[in-house]
Amino acid sequence: MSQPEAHPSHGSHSEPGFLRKYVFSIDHKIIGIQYGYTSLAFMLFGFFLMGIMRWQIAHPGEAVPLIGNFLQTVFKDAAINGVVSPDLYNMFGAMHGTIMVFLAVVPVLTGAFGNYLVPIQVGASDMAFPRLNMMSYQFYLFGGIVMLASFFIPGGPAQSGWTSYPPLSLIVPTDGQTYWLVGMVFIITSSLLGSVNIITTIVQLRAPGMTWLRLPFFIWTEFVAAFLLLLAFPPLEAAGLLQLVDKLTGSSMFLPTGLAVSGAAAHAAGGGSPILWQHLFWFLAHPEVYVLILPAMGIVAEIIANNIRKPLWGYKSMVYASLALGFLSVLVWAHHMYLTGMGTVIATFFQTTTMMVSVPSVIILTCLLISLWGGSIRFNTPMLFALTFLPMFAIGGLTGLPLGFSASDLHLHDTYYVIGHFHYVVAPGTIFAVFGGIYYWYPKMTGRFMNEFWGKVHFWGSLIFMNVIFMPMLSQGMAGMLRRMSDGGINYALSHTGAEGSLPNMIMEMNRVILWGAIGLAIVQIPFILNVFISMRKGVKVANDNPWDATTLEWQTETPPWVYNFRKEPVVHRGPYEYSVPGFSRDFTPQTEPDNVGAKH
Ligand code: HEM
Ligand SMILES: [Cu+2]
Repeated sequence: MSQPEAHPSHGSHSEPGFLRKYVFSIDHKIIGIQYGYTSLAFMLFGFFLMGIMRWQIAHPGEAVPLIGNFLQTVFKDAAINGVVSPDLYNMFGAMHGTIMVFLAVVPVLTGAFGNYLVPIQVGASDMAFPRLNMMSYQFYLFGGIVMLASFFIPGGPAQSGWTSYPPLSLIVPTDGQTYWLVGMVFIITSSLLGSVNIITTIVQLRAPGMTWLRLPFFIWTEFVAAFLLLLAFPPLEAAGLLQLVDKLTGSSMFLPTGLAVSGAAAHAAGGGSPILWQHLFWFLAHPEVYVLILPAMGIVAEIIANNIRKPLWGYKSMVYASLALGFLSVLVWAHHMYLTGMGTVIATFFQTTTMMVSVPSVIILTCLLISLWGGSIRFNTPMLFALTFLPMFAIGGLTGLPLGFSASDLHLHDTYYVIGHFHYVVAPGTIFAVFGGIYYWYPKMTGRFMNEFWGKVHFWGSLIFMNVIFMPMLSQGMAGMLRRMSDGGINYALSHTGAEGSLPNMIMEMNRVILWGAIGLAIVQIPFILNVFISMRKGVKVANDNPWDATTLEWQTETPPWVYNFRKEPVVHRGPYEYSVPGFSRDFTPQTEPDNVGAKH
C-alpha cells in the first residue's frame, strides 16, 4: 500500500532505504499497514481452516476435494487419503479459533486501525513510543510465525481448542501445545506494548484544543480497549507461562491429583487446579471480546456520522457507555463456566454482572440507531457495512442473554448455539465493521477509492452468506448438537435415532447448507481482495484530501498523510461530528475550523 512520501522541503536528511521504510519502519502508518496486511492474511488462513472443517462436518469421512493430497503430505497419518481425521479436526479447530481471535481480528482492530488512526485523529505526529510500536508488530509477527510453524512439526499444532483447557491440553502427547504457549506469550507481549502506546498517545499527544469530549468516538473505543488489554492480558500471560512449565517440566499447576488418562494414571504430580486455568483464561478472554467489539463500534460510529450528515445522537452517552462497558466487562468472565459447579451464589453474581454489561452495549447501539433518524443517508459501501453491523451485532448480543443465565446456559453450553452466538458478534458484527473501515479509509491511505460496484457485490454476498452460515447454527444448538464433534454429530444422531433428544434429519442437513454458505462466502471475498489491489492503481482518484466531506483530523491533512501527519500542528476548535451546523455554508465543519471562518455573512 502507499506510504507517506517525505516531502522535498522537509529538512535535508536523506531518504530512508527500503528496509527502514517498509520493514523496520517506526512510522505508525506503515506499522498500521503492516498489521493490516498480516492480520488479513491470517484471517484468510483461519477462514481456509474453517472451510476444511466444514467440509468434514458436511461430508464426514470423505476426502477433502482439491487439497486432499496436500493435507496428506503435510499431516501424514492425520489425513490418510486426504480424509480429515478427528485429530486433524481438533488441530484445525484449535488453530482456527486462536488465529481468528489473537492473530486476525484483535490485531486488525487495535494494531492496524488503531495504529493508523489514533495518532492522526488526535492530531499527533506519531505514537508516543515509535520504536516500541515497531517492536510490538515484530513480537506479533514472531508469535504468529511460531503458531504457523507448529503446523509442520511432527504431531501437528495444538489441538485442545482456542481455550487450551487442561488437563486435555497437557496430556496431548505432542509439542503443538508448547508452540501454542510460546506463540501466545509473544502475542500477549505485543498487545501489552501496543496498548501502552495507544493509551500514552491519547493521554499525552492530543493536539491543542483536542479536549477529551472532542475526541472522535473511535478514539474512545481504542482507549478503553487498550486498557482492557493492559489489565486482562497479564494474568493470561502468567497462566500461559505456568502451563508451559507444566508442559516442559512435568509440574502440576493445572493438573489435579488422581488424574487417569485412558484408564492409566497420568504422569503428573497432581494437586493442581484445571479450574484455575479456566478462570485465568476467561479473565482475559471475556474482556478480549470487548477489545474486538469496542473498536468495531468506533469504526461504525465514524462511518455512520459521516454518512448521515448530522451529529451523532448521544455522543456523550456513548462515551460514558464505552467506559462502563470496559469496567463491567472484567466482572463477567465466569459466565463461561457455569457448568463447573460453581454454586448458585457465585453464579448469581456472574448472571447479574452479565445482564448489566449488556446495558451499555444497548445504549451505544440505540444512539447509533437514533442517529439515523432524519439523516440524509448516503448508502455507499462503507455505510452499508456499518448499517448492517447494527442488526447483526444485535442478534449476537440478544442470543447472548440466554447464555448469561445459568439455568438456560446449562442446556446451551457447548452446543452450536454458542458458536452461532459469538460468530454473530465477531463475523457479521466485527468483521463487517473492519470491511466498512477498509472501504472508508482506503482513499486516505492510497488517494483512490475502491470500486463501488464490486464493493456492493462483496457486501451483499457477505451479508447473505454470513447468515446462511450462522443462522442454522442457532437452531442446531437448540436441538442439542454439540460443538467440537469432528463428524458434525452424525454418529450421535444415528445412535439415537428416534430417541428423545436425537438430532432430526433437518438439523443434520443444515451442515450441508452451511458448507454451501461457506463456499459462497469464500467466493464473494475474491472481488474484495482484487478490489484492494487493483484500486491501488486503477481506482478513481480522490478530488481532494477530504473526499467524504468529513470533519475529523485525518481528513484535514494531505493524502496519503505526510510522514509526520501534519505539516503544521493542528489546532482543534470543535467537536468531532459537526455536520450540517446551522449558519455554515457547507454541511460539514472540520474540527480545525475556527468559529469565524466558513460562517455565512
Ligand atoms: C449482551 C452481550 C453478551 C452476552 C450476555 C454474552 C454472553 C455469553 C455467554 C454467557 C457465553 C458462554 C456460553 C457458554 O459457553 O455456555 C458467551 C460465549 C461467547 N461470547 Fe458472548 N455475550 C455477549 C456478547 C458478546 C460479544 C460482544 C462478543 C464478541 C465480540 C462475544 C463473544 C463470545 C465468545 C467468543 C464466546 C464463546 C467462547 C467459547 O466458548 O469458545 N459475546 N457469551
Ligand atoms: Cu463472556
